[in-house]
Amino acid sequence: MSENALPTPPDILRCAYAELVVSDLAKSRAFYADVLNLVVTHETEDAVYLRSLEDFLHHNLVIRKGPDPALACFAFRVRAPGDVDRAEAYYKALGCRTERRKEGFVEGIGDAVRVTDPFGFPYEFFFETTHTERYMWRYDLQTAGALVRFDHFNQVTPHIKPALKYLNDLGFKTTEQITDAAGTIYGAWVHRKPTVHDTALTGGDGPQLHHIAFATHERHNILYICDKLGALRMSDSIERGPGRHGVSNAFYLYLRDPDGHRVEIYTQDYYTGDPDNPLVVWDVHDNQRRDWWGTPVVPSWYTEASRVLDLDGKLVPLTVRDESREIDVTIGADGFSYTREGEEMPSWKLGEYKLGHQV
Ligand code: XXG
Ligand code: FE2
Repeated sequence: MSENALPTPPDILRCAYAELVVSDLAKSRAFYADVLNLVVTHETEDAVYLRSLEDFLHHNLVIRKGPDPALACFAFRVRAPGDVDRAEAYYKALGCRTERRKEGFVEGIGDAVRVTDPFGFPYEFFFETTHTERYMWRYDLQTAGALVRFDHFNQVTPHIKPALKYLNDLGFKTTEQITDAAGTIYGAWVHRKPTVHDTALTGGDGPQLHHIAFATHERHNILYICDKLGALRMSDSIERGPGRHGVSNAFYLYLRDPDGHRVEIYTQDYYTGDPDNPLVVWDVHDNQRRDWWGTPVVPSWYTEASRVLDLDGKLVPLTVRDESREIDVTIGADGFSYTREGEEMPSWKLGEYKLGHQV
């Protein structure tokens, strides 16, 4: 190890679970277990542990009752037990606060380290977990809206460039980015498992949780979830979509849970596992970058997010983004967005964008 060099980072396999603090456990349980049909692995008086139908990990989501609805942790699974030691040494070398618990922080997870990372996000690294039954073949339990895998996290930070360098150093590879001609980065997607991402950075006041995402097998599963929410008179929990992303090419839907935590339902992005997987760069003015059909992004999607907690369970203070904000450069009244490069957006379409910007 040369002077100033960091120790070897942990070998991260994938994003594994998120722990969310919720204000009303019964309401949140109803949303995740009864409406979205996640499987309940375990529950206590103050927490419910849920998983997607194909996973064998103990859980992909912990909802815990608490005073401040917020993200308590983004947890990553590492390749081997020794990678938990590597993670601890790595974050210590970065000067971050770390906490190691051989018995784990939550049910179903063994030896783990939690850290507050250099950008204020609560990360956990673990290998040991209690295996559960995969419900892959349990078609008797699956519904038309089956959430089959945990797909990704999305983090809001004002400092995308240095945060992206930190994630790349940690071993994440960038698949896609949204930038402008001046070099400002508005969004970046990075992976360990061979999909478009395990986590992504969204430019804004942070640190905040933008969303967590579960995957379905196909597009029709997402449409069924929309129909079901309509039938339950819960259409107000649909925030954005359904639609087709430009970035990632996935089909998507964004929901807000009873506390406003954002959950994406996502399907059919692409394979990214080759070492020379090409980086995709989108112009922030490309009107199809976030929705391939050009549907305007609702302002709340850019402006609202959930706070995150430190290792003591206290809210991490927010830092305001001082670089230009995507909501202002693309749906502010600038007229610079385009559908075909070199051509202006039709005036009727631009009107829709101005109307959408009521913040
Ligand atoms: O998972 C995602 C997202 O980060 O949620 C958003 C993939 C693509 C997009 S975007 O809105 O940029 O198309
Ligand atoms: Fe996403």
